[in-house]
Amino acid sequence: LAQGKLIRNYGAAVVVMAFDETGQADTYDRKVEICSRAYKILTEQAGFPPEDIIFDPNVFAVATGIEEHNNYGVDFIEATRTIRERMPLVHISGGVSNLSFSFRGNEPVREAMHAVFLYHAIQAGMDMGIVNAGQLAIYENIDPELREACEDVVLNRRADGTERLLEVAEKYRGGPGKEARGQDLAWRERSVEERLSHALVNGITEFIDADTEEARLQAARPLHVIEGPLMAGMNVVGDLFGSGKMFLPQVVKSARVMKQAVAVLLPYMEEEKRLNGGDQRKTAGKILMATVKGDVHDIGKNIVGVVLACNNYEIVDLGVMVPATKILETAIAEQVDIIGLSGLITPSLDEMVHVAAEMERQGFNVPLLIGGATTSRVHTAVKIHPRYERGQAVYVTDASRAVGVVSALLSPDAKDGYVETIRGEYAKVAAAHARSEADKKRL
Ligand code: B12
Repeated sequence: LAQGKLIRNYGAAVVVMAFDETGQADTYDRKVEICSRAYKILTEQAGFPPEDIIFDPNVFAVATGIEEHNNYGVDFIEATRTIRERMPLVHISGGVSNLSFSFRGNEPVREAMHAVFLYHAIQAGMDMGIVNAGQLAIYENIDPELREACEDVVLNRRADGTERLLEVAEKYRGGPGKEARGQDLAWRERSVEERLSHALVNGITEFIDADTEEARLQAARPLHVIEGPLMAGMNVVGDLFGSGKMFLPQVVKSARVMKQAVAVLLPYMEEEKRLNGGDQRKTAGKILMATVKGDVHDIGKNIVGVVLACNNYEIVDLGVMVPATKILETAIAEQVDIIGLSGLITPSLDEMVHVAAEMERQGFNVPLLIGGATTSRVHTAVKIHPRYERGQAVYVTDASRAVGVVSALLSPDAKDGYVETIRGEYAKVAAAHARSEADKKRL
């Protein structure tokens, strides 16, 4: 309690390992009991907000040959589930490599065990962990035989799980880990689309320039490479990440690969613009682009910026995590013709509504483009559009559509008709949405 109070005085969060006077918690019951007790002391006596408490319910080695150890993985996962159910605001962490101590020296098996364990523990509520980020295998990519054997052990599904994993592990003994392995080049034999997807999922930059170039030569336009195979690859990354089979450090690597591929295409997109006589014409309009406050995703915004720039629009790019005040101050100072907001996480949706309402309040009337994976036509129609009636908010699904939308909005002849169509469409979307909400209430 004294330590808790001291930590609280410094305003820090606290990591609590599941220990008590009798030692380290190894079973489900002990883990839950100790964490519940610590929670009570910290929140009721030391004044801790629950979200500043991180429990480490102890990851222990499994498949050690000692029968009492076989359920350690399950004990951790189930204790995590219960702790998060009873104390939903706390965080759960653990030192993952402990799990596989009995396979020291067999890196492929250790990596597979860690990926399998994380996959299940994250679903149960684990949201932090001590891991070697460079050595995480992707759950989906683990050899199915090895994955099943690891899962049997981690989830303690069969009595002979350890023996079976030992047998399978023999095949991998002496094999290098992922970092050293790296050089299994069988994937290089596949189609260019599959190679791009493989490079994105595995964060491999080595061949990305050549593969992107090959895809560009096959495509009618460089943009089609982005919207086709590269987007398809990023969607695979998104699905794996969303289902807990890929982790943040790996997605950061994927983002790097994506950026490098886009950089390869950029000169060709500029060349396309030059051939279309883009350089001679004066700029078709000035567009401010920003990812909204709280959101760091910028790949999509950057692509839209590039595509619009290649179509002769001048882009003022404010980057990521941009607060509404900065967006609106810059829009005024730069006299932009359109503001484009990007957002990929759920909180960005509210932030976009906030920007729209501020635009209305401050008397803006320039069009407002809304884009990014979590945005939608329904959200724009129902939540954003009604907050900005002085101007027009328009949801745009992808970069290629952005050009058509922008040109319609900036054309003196087409604009009124286009805005009228959008308003009609949004009214219908909003009415349909209201009906389905009313139906839900009746149910
Ligand atoms: C790459 C990525 C990351 C990278 C971002 C790197 C970077 N520099 O951008 C990193 C690893 C940093 C990351 C972090 C996080 N991410 Co992330 N990430 C992704 C991922 C896998 C791909 C996004 C992407 O770049 N797609 C490719 C681009 C080209 O697509 P796009 O952005 O949709 O853009 C196209 C269109 O939407 C449109 N467009 C986009 N913007 C605009 C703007 C305008 C004006 C217009 C006209 C058009 C337009 O044009 C583009 C081209 O056609 C997605 C999954 C997915 N499938 O989207 C998750 C995803 C977006 N991330 C997610 C999450 C949860 C996070 C984190 C919170 C994770 C965490 N626990 O910390 C953090 C967020 C931190 C923060 N505060 O923002 C969730 C969001 C879920 C939600 N609804 O909230 C997703 C959906 C994954 C998932 N399924 O769970 N992430």
